[in-house]
Amino acid sequence: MKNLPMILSVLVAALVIAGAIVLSQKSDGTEQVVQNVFMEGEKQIIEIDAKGGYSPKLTTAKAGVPTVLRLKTSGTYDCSSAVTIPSVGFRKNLVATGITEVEVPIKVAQGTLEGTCAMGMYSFSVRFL
Ligand SMILES: [Cu+2]
Repeated sequence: MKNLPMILSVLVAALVIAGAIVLSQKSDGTEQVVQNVFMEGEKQIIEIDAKGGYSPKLTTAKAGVPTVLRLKTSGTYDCSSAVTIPSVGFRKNLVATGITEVEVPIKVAQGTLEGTCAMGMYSFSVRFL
């Protein structure tokens, strides 16, 4: 039984490592909840990343609040930089890197707002509740 302390310490180390893995997975999980809606003064800001598609694809926001869609690009050279949002009459090629703001009037900030790339293969939607 000379090896018992060593075996115990190996076991303890294994438990600590397993615990760390479980904890790190948990924190990764919470990071996936994207906080992309917030107030800036009187306006509701919704941030959408455009690069190889749109992220997040589905956003839930408050209805009846003057809203600004903040489309963010970062080295975006794919077709998600060509955005169409029919309900606000928006159709534009975003700068490759930067921010493009789209005003969403109160009247439009209800129901579901849809945006797509010019060819319609990528899309995002905002549900106003
Ligand atoms: Cu496209």
